[in-house]
Amino acid sequence: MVCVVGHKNPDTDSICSAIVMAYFLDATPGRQGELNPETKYVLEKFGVPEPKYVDSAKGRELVLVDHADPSQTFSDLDKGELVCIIDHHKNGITTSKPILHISKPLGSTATVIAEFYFNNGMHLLGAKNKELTPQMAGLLLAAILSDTVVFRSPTTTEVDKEMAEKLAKIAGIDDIEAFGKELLKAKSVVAKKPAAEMLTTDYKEFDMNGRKVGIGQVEVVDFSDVEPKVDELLRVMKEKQEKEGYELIVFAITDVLNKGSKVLVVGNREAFEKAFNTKLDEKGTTYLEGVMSRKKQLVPPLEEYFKKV
Ligand SMILES: [Mn+2]
Repeated sequence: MVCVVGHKNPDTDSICSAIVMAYFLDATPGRQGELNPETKYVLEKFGVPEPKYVDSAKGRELVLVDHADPSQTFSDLDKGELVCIIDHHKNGITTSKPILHISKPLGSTATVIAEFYFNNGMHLLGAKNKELTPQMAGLLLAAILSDTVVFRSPTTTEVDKEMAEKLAKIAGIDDIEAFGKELLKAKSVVAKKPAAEMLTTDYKEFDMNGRKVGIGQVEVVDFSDVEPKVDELLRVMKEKQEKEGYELIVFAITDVLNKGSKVLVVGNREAFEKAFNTKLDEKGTTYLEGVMSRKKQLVPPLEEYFKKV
């Protein structure tokens, strides 16, 4: 049986894209970690069960969605059989055999899937001839809204908006913006959680030229929820950095309405300052105007920097 699975510390795009692709492939959806509150809210809303937890690639045929980075997936990936990747990130996985790899610079993996569906191209992904049900359309819509922060992130494309409109019609959702606000509200629950949980809820690890870098993010509608926790967050980050051998850990508290991030940095602070041409305060924090996307705005300058040192 083929297993369709998104990245570790799954977000709504990873989970919903896995469920929908599993539906089309007659496969089993999986998850590599606990669901965040937003994703739980979405699955409940559309009455879809949580995918099963999968901790190993061994003996499995795998379709990976929403990631193509070895540090964000099974450590024993080579023990499974990777058949396909559907994604919207840059590729970091090498395979010994050719595989089907679809990656498009769109706002979410769900957008990539929706685009194939509406262009009658699902068979190109090896999928069965099936209709998108209102339930499945709702999951894809939620994933697009989540990844693009309701079209506010600079990763948003026209295709994301176009697909969201089409999906909303099938899902029976009249007001996309209002549905998006529901998601933001469910997501912002994370900001009220203890620092350690907040740090790891939406957290990705990267290998940057041999250096282990972690980047976490929380999206808030109101900074004041998180402000009192900054010191505790920095302490938890420092602990994690030392214990797990990170060169650098960055945590972005993203204000989705004012479009900017307060960034907390531990470890090689000089690397961060040089990469972003900024100064951190004594604590190791700064505000980056206009920065909302980890993939587009936080990862590239750091990778660029570590390439040179
Ligand atoms: Mn995604």
